[in-house]
Amino acid sequence: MAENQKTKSGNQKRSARRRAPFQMRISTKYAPRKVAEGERRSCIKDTSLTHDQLLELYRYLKLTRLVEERIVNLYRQTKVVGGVYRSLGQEATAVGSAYALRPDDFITPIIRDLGACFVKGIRPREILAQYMAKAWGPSGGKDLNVHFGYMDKGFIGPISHLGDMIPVMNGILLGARLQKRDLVGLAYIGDGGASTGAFYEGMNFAAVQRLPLIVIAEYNHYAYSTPTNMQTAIRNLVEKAAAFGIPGHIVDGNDVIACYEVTKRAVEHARAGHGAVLIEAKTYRRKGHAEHDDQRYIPEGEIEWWEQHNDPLDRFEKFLLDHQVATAEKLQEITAGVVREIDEDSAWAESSPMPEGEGAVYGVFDNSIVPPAFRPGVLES
Ligand SMILES: Cc1ncc(C[n+]2csc(CCOP(=O)(O)OP(=O)(O)O)c2C)c(N)n1
Ligand SMILES: [Mg+2]
Repeated sequence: MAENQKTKSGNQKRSARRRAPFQMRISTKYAPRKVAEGERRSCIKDTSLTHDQLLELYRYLKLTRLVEERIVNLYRQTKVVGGVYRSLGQEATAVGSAYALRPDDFITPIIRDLGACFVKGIRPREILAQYMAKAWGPSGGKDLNVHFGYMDKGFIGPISHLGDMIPVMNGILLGARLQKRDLVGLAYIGDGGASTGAFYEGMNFAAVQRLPLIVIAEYNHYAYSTPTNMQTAIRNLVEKAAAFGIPGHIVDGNDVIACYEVTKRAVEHARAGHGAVLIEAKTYRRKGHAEHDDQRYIPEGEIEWWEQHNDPLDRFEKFLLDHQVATAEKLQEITAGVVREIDEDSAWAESSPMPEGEGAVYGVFDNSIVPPAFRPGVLES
């Protein structure tokens, strides 16, 4: 035996057995397909979802779109405090992926994943009260949109710093490992967020520790006004998986069934102890970064193209009708139920009082450890 072979460490031997350097494990099975001229896009047919589950997905998609429309409505009436962030055109990514989780799994969404919050059991009234900074909202008016969390529902609200929720999710998964719970964590990141240092450190740590982390990178073509090709030199975000030695998938982010199926496979991989997975969802942000953004930087006709040819709700409706999962009347009935729920919930949220001023100092830190800090004299006045 040659001297250099004799001195190879156990680690080197293991990695040599595992695979050749730079081999990419990227699946395009669920990637967007080209369609023939004049053909309308639908969704993939190959699915394990039952008819009832497909209709439940439809309800979540509709709920997401219509809750966001209601928030815009309230915003125009100046009832919303702060910005309004839409997921118009990318609802299928959040809904389909979150639907592949168990109730005790964790998610950490970003601003365009409202649909995933609903799948996780968050109610429209909570989101509406939160946007209006009302006392009955989950953060009691302290923060906005999806910036809140429920540990018992497996919902870690994001902070604004892009990328930072990936290391946070790693912490959750390490904790779960110590508790011998076979949880999976699903973190969402934008194309812009996938260029942060926190993203790289978090992904690398999860890969080395073989944590059951799934990251969905949403390629929606823009970060604020910056097109993706102006802030990363790679064509597909999933290529970054090679840097961490983990498998990757490209999925058609506007096909809710494909998003479910690809995440289901990633969940099986992660829960079986095989480690982290990166999924890139190809989608498109049809609204500006937030409602105040007039999208002047978008090339003419681009938004209209996506609206007419690649809307996730239109595509899923076509699928449901073509495959006789539902009639048009059934879909209308589901939509009417969603509208009723939103009407009730927005009346509830609007009827909430605004928070009391002194409430601002409670619940920021754990008050069983850190007492609320008042400036001298505040309580006496
Ligand atoms: C570390 C960090 N840098 C910058 C920002 C400001 N910022 C907030 S959202 C955003 C754009 C995010 O784009 P992307 O990650 O593509 O997500 P998208 O808005 O497209 O869903 C930026 C730059 C931030 N919140 N955190
Ligand atoms: Mg983006």
